[in-house]
Amino acid sequence: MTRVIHTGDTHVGYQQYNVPDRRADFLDAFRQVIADAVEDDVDAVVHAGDLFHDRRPTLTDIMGTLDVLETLSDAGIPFLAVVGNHEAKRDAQWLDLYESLGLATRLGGDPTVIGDTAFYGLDFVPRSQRDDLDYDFAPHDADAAALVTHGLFQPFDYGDWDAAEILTEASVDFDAMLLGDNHDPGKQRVDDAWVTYCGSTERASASEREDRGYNIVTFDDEVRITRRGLDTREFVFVDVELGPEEGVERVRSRVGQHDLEEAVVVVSIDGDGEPVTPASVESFALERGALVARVTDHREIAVEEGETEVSFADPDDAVTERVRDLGLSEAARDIDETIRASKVADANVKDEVERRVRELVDEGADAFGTAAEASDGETDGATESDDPSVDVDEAAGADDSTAAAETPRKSTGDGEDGEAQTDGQASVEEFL
Ligand SMILES: [Mn+2]
Repeated sequence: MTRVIHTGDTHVGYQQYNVPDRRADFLDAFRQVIADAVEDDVDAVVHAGDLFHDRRPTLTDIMGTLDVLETLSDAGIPFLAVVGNHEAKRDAQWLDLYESLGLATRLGGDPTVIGDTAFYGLDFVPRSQRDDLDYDFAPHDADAAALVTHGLFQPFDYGDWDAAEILTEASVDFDAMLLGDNHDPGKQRVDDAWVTYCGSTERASASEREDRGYNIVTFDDEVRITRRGLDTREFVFVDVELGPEEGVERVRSRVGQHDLEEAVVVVSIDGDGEPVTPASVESFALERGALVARVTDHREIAVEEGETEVSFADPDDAVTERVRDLGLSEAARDIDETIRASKVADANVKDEVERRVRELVDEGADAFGTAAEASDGETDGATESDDPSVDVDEAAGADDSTAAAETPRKSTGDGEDGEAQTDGQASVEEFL
């Protein structure tokens, strides 16, 4: 029997809402998972990608993660992992650094056998390169086998990569696919295998309302998957449907019914009623001890835009989507990220862009092909870039949450645009 913790989408380094406490929360969640692993004495911790939120984590993030991995290593528990879309770099990966220190194993096409189970890994692969995959894995003589990978898989919602196809085509018979990328946990039976997402360990978006946790997977005569919750930052979700005569007082009264101490308060206003200034509700929540408060008035969006396709509650997403639609080359997306990402202080953007362009020129012409050229050419590249799911998994360079630092802050202060503000202090340290 082999019993492992299956976790992923840790997103260490995500300074959500531009609040340092939130950055600490993501590392804390990882620390909790590892503490549980040690306490439980599991056979391994399997990480399905997106350990880091960004492919340029800060030294603090790298060292914090190192410290957690050392705890696990001291307990003699292996850490087996793959690379997710958020953290993927072109050549060497952060995971390789930890592997070189003896703190992690980067899973791949050769089996890593723990107890009587063989673990294999497949890093996140962009859509345009998936047709080239042959799912060829080296044989094993263990009792069971699992594939750890990162992406949005069918039969789960939003899947653009078919788990059934991998299970059929793979040269190894997998008993389970342990997945990351979709932050919603879930498990489904596909042919004779279990296919499961562990979910994120902190809420990386206000849409992640359910409690966070991870999977415990036992390989025995059969595969058993159970879940365990994590004690994460309190989020208070308040959905207010205003009647015709109602306004800010009603919203405040609803918000005031909750214990807001140290919580992230997410207020959503719908219905009719009078105009509500989000800032007035946000200050009300902050006065009652909230760590962060964000108000989205859906009535306002509907009136102003006449459509809700672009949510101004999350301008970063809107920017990411537009940038993707442009079908830019990898080089252009990279430079776009440099200009808009919160990592680079305004004063340093010019030098940083110059440095990146120099690097790209040194790397050769490949990086300058358009997204359409980069896709395999057999199919219409435009179809690819029109797919709404692409930005979810291929936006490593135009990261959904950190990329839009220079997005103008909406005067209404609604939604999550607070995180779009540049954290100038930190970024100067990071790049000098
Ligand atoms: Mn993720």
